[in-house]
Amino acid sequence: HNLPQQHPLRAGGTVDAPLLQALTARKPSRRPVWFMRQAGRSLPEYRAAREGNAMLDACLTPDLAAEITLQPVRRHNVDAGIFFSDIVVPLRLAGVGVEIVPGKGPVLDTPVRTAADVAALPEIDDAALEPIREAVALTVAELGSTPLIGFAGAPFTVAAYMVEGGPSRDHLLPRTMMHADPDTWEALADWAARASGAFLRAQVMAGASAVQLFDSWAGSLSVSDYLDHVVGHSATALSAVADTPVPRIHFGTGTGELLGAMRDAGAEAVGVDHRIPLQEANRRLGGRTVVQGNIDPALLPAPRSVLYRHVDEVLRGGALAPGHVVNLGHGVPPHTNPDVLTDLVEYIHQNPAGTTG
Ligand code: 1CP
Repeated sequence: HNLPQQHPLRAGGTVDAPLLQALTARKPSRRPVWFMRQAGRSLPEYRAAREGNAMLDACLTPDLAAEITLQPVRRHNVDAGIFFSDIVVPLRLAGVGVEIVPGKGPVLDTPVRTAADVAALPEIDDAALEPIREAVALTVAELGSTPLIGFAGAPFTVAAYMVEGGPSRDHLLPRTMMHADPDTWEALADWAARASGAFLRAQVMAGASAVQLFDSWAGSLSVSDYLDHVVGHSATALSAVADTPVPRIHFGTGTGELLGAMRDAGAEAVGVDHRIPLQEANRRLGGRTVVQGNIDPALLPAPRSVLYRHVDEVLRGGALAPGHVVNLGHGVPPHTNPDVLTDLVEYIHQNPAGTTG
């Protein structure tokens, strides 16, 4: 397989980590757990590190991105780091005017709405990915036998920000475009797929042991729109690392109807949000696909007995699949008490349902 000589997976450093065991449907020594958005505002050390640094500048400063990636691993004893970056970083690296506005999210200088707008999008120069490779290399050197998960945004979710020009609730403009101007949609989604693919590949070649493609907003699509206008582009993004042994997780929210198509796009594991139980997700996937999820983030502030009863249910459901990586159904809410997450990791690691899974 095409990986650099010093890659931790190739060198065997992370190959038997619980995360890699679960993602490749081997019996893990313990049920692996990590949290989407485990780095971020819930951690005081994150807020200190970010002090005075704009989000995208922090992402492109290798020692800072590495430090922020490592913070939740040190604090919570999670089974993976998730690379500190953002789904719009490849846009910035290509030269697209984009900023992450505090309290809001990604905002473009100029929305991308016409054929001419799409034709004018610059391609990413491989050299622009250097700060990403450097940050990943620094991170994996510190992580040792703990795997780093690289990630990218799926083309629909990235294109939704590009067409809307910023966050939106229903993603009406990109959903209109795929019908009203399908050629422009195809060209835009292909651009986003190649940008996300290049971003994934840079992280893998620099040492990431697994990747996750985030299609956070795919749940706003009808099944037919997903199949006709979207999933092929997600497959393009995932194919960027298909020649490597690095397992691919494909995640979305509100995607209970899309799980099989998301797997068939070229993923070894499918991420599931809190809306359907894992036994149902496993049934829909034909019992042959590794699942990730799906603790409801809403239960994190609930009394421990309530939270842990729900977690037991998640562990039992996950045990039915060929492999299970424990995660939340979506990201850590910003006001989460970090001690709840630390204790939750310990609970999952010690839970008999977790160790026999
Ligand atoms: O000021 C801040 O602290 C910025 C908040 C923040 C952070 C910490 C943003 C802005 N992005 C990130 C990091 C980030 N983004 C990570 C790495 C950290 C980790 O997981 O521990 C990842 C994986 C992402 C991916 C991302 N960005 C997604 C997909 C994941 C998801 O939550 O669904 C999406 C949709 C984005 C866009 C984005 N970036 C930031 C925000 C607030 C948003 C969402 C805006 C919206 O609601 O549309």
